Parts: sequence; structure tokens; C-alpha cells
Amino acid sequence: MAKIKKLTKGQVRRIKANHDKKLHSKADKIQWQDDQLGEPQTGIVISRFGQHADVESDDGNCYRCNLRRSIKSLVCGDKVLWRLGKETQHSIKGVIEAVHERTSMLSRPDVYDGVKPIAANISQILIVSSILPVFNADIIDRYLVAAEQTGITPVIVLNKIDLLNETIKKTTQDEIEQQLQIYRDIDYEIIYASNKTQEGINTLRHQLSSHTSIFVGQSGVGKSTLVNSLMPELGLVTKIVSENSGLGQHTTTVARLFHFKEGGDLIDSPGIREFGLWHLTPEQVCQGFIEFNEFLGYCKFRDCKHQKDPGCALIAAAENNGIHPNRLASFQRILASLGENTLTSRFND
Ligand SMILES: Nc1nc2c(ncn2[C@@H]2O[C@H](COP(=O)(O)OP(=O)(O)O)[C@@H](O)[C@H]2O)c(=O)[nH]1
Ligand SMILES: [Mg+2]
Ligand SMILES: [Zn+2]
Repeated sequence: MAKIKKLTKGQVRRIKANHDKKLHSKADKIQWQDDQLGEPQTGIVISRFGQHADVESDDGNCYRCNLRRSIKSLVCGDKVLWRLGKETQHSIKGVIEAVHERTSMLSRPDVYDGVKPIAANISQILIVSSILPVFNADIIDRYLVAAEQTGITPVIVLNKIDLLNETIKKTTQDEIEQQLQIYRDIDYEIIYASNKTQEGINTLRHQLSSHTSIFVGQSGVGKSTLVNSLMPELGLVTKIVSENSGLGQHTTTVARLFHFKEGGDLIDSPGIREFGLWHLTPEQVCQGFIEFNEFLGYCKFRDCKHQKDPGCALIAAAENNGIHPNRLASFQRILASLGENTLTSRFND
């Protein structure tokens, strides 16, 4: 017979805490009977927290729902089948019965679970860069790699273009334009914008209108300002949500879906805005430089690191205009940096 291990004090404490939580959380205990529920209808998950989710119905109203136990994973952006309860119980208005298949999934590395899903059905990642803080192609390349990894289309935004022709040296401007042309040549879309002059804001609006988008980019490039000018009510909504949910600050770190007035949706949270700085493997980096693809597999050595390796097909391609040398250099820097910093995720924006 197997020996039964004695529980540690910590384990006993955690079990008791879980048990007490179950006893005291009435909302978690609501089990709906079939005759207490309306017909199944479609909806979209605006936000998920703990055992609940806010679901928006097709007519645009929002309902806090419980989840059927059979639902293994549910995140912001999920399309669901749900049923409205005939009565509201402990502020829970209905129950989510099933989740539709996802077209895409955004995840982040998690210390406990390996990867943690954070949002579903995103169709577009806007990578925001700017003139100041100084334009940084390495960071854009990292975001591009991360975007390619999810299969979600990236679009590059150059923000603060009001600063061009002003404080910025002509040579720097030429360098930025040259780098953007490299992205254009490999078929990435570029949008120029300024919050200050509102240049490009309508183009951006149009780009957002038929998508579910996220904004990512380094701190200070103007993401918050951009989102606020595209969605003036956002700041207010976030505040009301965190006050009314009774969950306080917690909800502000949870991904949430918002609608643009002119069409299209935004999924946002501080964690999402830093997507792309999260850990990448060398293989992912390689695949994320999409124009390298046709040259991969032709290096002389199978374990080629594409750094200074003899017979490297990528280096040869860079010398023969098959790959832009800037992109190869950026790729090499990213690969070299991977070992230095394994846990790059930060959530305190
Ligand atoms: N000149 C100029 N400054 C901007 C523009 N957009 C944002 N800023 C400024 O850049 C700073 C950082 O903006 P913020 O939106 O907080 O950046 P975030 O960290 O990416 O969210 C703020 O001082 C903004 O006022 C712009 O289009 N032009
Ligand atoms: Mg910000
Ligand atoms: Zn190589």
C-alpha cells in the first residue's frame, strides 16, 4: 500500500482557504436549472474575472454570467452561447454554456501554467513607434516576431510625426524613412500619425474599423494618447468598471473589450500593451523574420546560429540583396539577447 504523505502546514492552510472561499462565495454556487433560463443566444466576452464573465448580447447590453463547469477556457474576446436567467441571483444574470472556436489566441508566459491565454479573436496588432522616444527598429522587430507567432496581422504606426521637420535631425529622419521602407518592402503596412496635429488619425480609424485590435509598443510612444483620441470615453469607462465591479484595481489589469464609435473593437490592458516583450525562443525569432523563410534550411551547418557561421545562407542573402542587412543585424542582436533575460514580462505599466 502506498504510504500516505502528511500534508505540510502550507498545504493545510491553502486547502482551508479554498474551502472557506467556496463556502462564502454565494455567486459561485448558483446552479441554474433548465427552466430558470431563457433560450440560448450569442454574445461576446467583454471581460473575464475569476468564475465570472461580462457578456455583451447582440443588442449591446452587458450581463454578468457564471460559467458552466464544462468550459475549460474563457477569455476576453471569446464568442459564446449563453442563457439569461429569469431572475438575477447575487448580481449574476445568466450562464455561459459554450465557447465558439477561436480565430486567434493571445497568450503570455506564466510562472505557474506555462502559458496563460489572455484574449481571443484579435485580428490586428498595432505596433506603435515614435520619433521620441527615439525610433527603435529592434523593438519593432521584436513585436513583429511576436505578432507573426500568433498569426495576427501586424500594422506599424509611426506616431508623433509632428516632431519631424522640427527638433529632429535630417539624417535621423532619413534613417527612419529608410527603415520603414524595409518594412514596406516585406509587405507590412505603415501608418503615420500625430495626436498633436491629428494627422493620420482618420486613416487609423479606418484601419481599426473592421478589426478587433490591440495596441502594443514601448512606453512613451503615445499609445494611451492615441487610444484616448480614438476613444474619448475609454478613460471614463475603465474608471467606472473598476469602481462598480467591487474588484477595484484588479479589473484594470484584466483584458477588456471596447467598441470604437466608428466600428471595430479594441482589446486592452496594461499587460497586453507589453505583449511582444515576453519571452521568445530562437526558433520563434527565426520564423518571425518572415522574409528569411525562403533561405532557412540552406546553411552549411544544420546547427548554424546565423551569427558569423561559415556558409550561412542568411548572411549570403544579406550580401546579395535577398535580405536587408539591417534586418539580419537586428535578428542577430535579438538572438544574442535571448540568453541574457529569460523573464522579460512586466505588468506594471
Ligand atoms: N509631440 C507629440 N507628443 C505626443 C503625441 N502623442 C503623445 N505624445 C506625448 O508623449 C508622451 C507619452 O504618451 P503616452 O500616451 O502616455 O504614451 P504610452 O506610454 O505609449 O501610453 C506624453 O507626454 C504625450 O503627451 C504626439 O502625437 N505628438
Ligand atoms: Mg500609457
Ligand atoms: Zn545560417
